[in-house]
Amino acid sequence: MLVNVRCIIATAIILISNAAFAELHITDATVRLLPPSVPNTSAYFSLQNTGDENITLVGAQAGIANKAELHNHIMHGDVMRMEKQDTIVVPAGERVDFTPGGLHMMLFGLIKPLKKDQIVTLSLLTDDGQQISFDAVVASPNKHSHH
Ligand SMILES: [Cu+2]
Repeated sequence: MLVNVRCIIATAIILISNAAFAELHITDATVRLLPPSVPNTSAYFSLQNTGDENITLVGAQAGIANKAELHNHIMHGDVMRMEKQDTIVVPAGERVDFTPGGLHMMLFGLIKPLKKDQIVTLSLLTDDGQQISFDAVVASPNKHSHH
């Protein structure tokens, strides 16, 4: 009987930790299709934090690339440059868009050339040790341009 109670408690803890994953809704995830000679590319998506606590992203992972980083485009005088972001906060109840010219997931060193409409798995890492994985579709830049 004691064993059963412990088992129920363990299950409850797993359910609670799974619920935390659901607080970040990721939609419209795309990876930019570039000519096969280009070793790096970037991914874009929308993040909606449906929970009541801020979510702090501290990194990224992608099996399709040697290295993935969170980047932003920052103006330096008249020059737009990409910079690695150590943290990106998605405030409670708010939405953060990763879009061309703004925040993006940078993918360095593609392991294989990407194909149009290929589905790839990307992951975001949070400061509390979660890895949030999601699917993204490979698309040419024009197809998913924003209005
Ligand atoms: Cu970048």
